[in-house]
Formats: sequence, C-alpha cells, structure tokens
Amino acid sequence: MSKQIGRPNHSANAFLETRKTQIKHLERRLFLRQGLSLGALSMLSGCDYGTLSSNDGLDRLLRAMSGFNDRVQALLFNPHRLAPTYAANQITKPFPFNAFYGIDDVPDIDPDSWKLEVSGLVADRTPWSVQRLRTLPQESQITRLICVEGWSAIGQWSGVPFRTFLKRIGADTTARYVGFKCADKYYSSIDMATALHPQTIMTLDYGGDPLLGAYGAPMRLRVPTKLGFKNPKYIKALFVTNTYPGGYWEDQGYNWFSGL
Ligand SMILES: Nc1nc2c(c(=O)[nH]1)N[C@H]1C(S)=C(S)[C@@H](COP(=O)(O)O)O[C@H]1N2
Ligand SMILES: [Mo]
Repeated sequence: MSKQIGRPNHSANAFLETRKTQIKHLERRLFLRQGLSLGALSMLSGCDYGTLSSNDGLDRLLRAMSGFNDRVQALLFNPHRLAPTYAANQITKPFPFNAFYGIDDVPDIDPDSWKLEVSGLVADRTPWSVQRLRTLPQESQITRLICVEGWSAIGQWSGVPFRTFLKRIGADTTARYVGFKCADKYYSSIDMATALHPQTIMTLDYGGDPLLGAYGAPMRLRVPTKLGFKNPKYIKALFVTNTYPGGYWEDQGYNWFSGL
C-alpha cells in the first residue's frame, strides 16, 4: 500500500465515523427521494449490474435491495414514535382472520399445557406458562392491523409489553434480532428496537377476553409499528440472536423490516 499523502493519520477512526455518517445521510436522501436507480443500488449493494442477465443475478440484486431497504428503515425507525390508537367504538367487528391457510386448519393448542420456549442470548431460559405470563404487568391497546393483502382492521389487544418480558428473562438487548417459531410452521423475526418499542405486546387477550384460536391463542405478538405479517400468532418459541432469522413471508421476498 502506498503512503497516504495529505490525510492526517491520527484520525483514521474519526475519518471512518465521518464516512459512516455521510453514508447514513446519503441513504436517507436516496430513500426519501425514492429515486434510487438500479445502477446506484447495484453499486451500493456490491452486485454487478453488468452481469444481471441471469435469474440468479436478479435474485441477488433484489435481495440486496431488500437488505438495503431494511437498513434504511432501521435507521429511520423512531423508537419513541407511537402508532395511532383508536376509541373502543372504532373496533372492527368481526375482526378478520388471516393466515397462509384457511380458518379450518388453525392449530388447536391447549392453553393450560402450553409452554413458551425461550432461547438464544438470554440469561433465563425457563419456559413460560400462560398463568406465569399473567403475573407480569399487562397493558392494553386499540390499534390498527394492516395486511399487505390490502385490508386493515382495528382491534383491542392486551398482554405483557414485550420489553418488560425481555428484561425479565435477561435478554441481551444489544442483540440485533428476536425470532419467533409458531405452532403452524409460521416463523418471523423483528429488530431489537421494535422488540423494545412500548407498543409491542405479547398478546394474551383480545377485546378483554383470552385470545381466540383463530387470532393466535394462547399467545401472539402484536406489533402496531409493522405490517400484519410481522405479528406472529400461536408462538411456541422465541430466541434472541445476532444471526438474521428471516421469516415465512420474508423468505419469499416480502421486505423484512416492513415498518409502518
Ligand atoms: N402463526 C401465524 N401467524 C401469522 C400468520 C400466519 O399465517 N401464521 N399470518 C400473518 C398475517 S399475513 C396477518 S395479516 C396477521 C393476521 O392476524 P389476524 O388473523 O389476527 O387478523 O397474522 C400474521 N401472523
Ligand atoms: Mo397479512
């Protein structure tokens, strides 16, 4: 490597920090303008636009774009901004059901024997029963669930604020992701900032009564700052990790962050 001329060598770290800030600003500008060209994206994502002839190349580019989008959305996410809340008389009745299969195939879980498994970067891996989750502080919210399929509905979900739970199990809240495994083979994951958001709730009740089977009994995550598919139902296990866990729809090309 040739000797650098003209750059003060004491400030390599400061230089890198400035560079990172510049990149953040650039990403933000590009995102706000929504005018990012394919060429610019392929440069940023390290894909060679010139060899974009194969499906494989396109696939890689699209994945890189989505990853890029995730990073920009994570940068823009304001952990203190609350999703809108509504009045009780605005609740949608009946609340719609949605899953990747029909309502006749929803998993039938016995809430009395159900246990939530906890693993990964947490201090306490003891499984949780519904009764024990109910001993933790509960909160209630009336918010809107928005599905990418083009419908939305207002409902009332209550349960344990997820950040209360994460603190209680000694989760490493500097980790990047929380992943979820569901009883119906569905799976998903969220970023830690969203996991710690005050409106992210481990839902046990809907409309003041225990959650019904179709809506994710005995426990589903309610995340009003994200699209519906990032609200896993029938959760049987969760884990804290730095390894990207993906998700059922996310792995089929839906944008992973999907913030609102
Ligand atoms: N376990 C599980 N969770 C899931 C799904 C699913 O198929 N299985 N579908 C997701 C989608 S796409 C949406 S829109 C919401 C629907 O929640 P609802 O049935 O309470 O309306 O659940 C999400 N969580
Ligand atoms: Mo959805």
